[in-house]
Amino acid sequence: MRLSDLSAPAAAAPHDPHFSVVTGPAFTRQHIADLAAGRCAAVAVPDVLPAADCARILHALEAAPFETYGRQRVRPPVMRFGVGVSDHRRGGTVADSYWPAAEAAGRAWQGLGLPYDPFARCREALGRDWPGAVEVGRRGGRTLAPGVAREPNDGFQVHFDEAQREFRGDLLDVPLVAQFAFNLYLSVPERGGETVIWRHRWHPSDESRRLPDSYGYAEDVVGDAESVAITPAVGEALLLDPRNFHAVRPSSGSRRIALGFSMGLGITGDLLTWG
Ligand SMILES: O=C(O)CCC(=O)C(=O)O
Ligand SMILES: [Fe+2]
Repeated sequence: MRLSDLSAPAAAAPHDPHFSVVTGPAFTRQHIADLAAGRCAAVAVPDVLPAADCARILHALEAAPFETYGRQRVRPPVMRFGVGVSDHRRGGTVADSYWPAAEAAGRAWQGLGLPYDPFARCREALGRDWPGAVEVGRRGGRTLAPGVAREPNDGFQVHFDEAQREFRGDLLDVPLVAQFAFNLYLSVPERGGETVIWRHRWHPSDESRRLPDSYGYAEDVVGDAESVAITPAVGEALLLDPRNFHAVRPSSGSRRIALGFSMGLGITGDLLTWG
């Protein structure tokens, strides 16, 4: 028996009732409003795409030329197909290079020859009960990219995503009052690959824990904040508030491939997405 076993059991750390993963058969306006308001940690909806559709998209993606996110900023490397605005952020704004990259990505997705637009299917699922529109956001009148397929087999470092901090002014033509990250898992690993979300939002002192030149932070940046871990399942969609620090654990076995995009709640009441 170890000495620690002799002491009284530690009191369970107090749990915030507003920090749980909510699961339901479909996205409801209540789920999305609760997530925006900080009344849950994430919303998980199984079978947003049937397994046959996931297999079909995966099969098409097998031949697709995946690229890596900027290798300096994103280590370990993450593969992606499609364009993300994070790779075109220069001095708090969207570099001109984003637009031709977004057009090329649109053509590349069309070139897969799928009978439907997978990102449109995802937006449809999000919009089934939402009173406003769910559409791809615009900047300066130009429509952004709808999303990416991402493959973080070696994980994502602990990080947060928040357009309001990453960009000067408004990223989209419509100002945002809340932000979400959407992922729909097409292929999941046998081991690892959990998405972990901590009840911790960025604090200026966190910058001392930032990994050099990286998007990520040392794991202890979250201190003793409570966390939830979600093991992805094929066809399942996970919506989270990416202002909460989050990470993806390294995985092994099959590839971990998800359709992903950012989404904001605009002051108009519409949900606006971007890649
Ligand atoms: O792949 C995931 O589960 C989460 C990835 C992520 O960091 C995000 O969607 O912001
Ligand atoms: Fe993220």
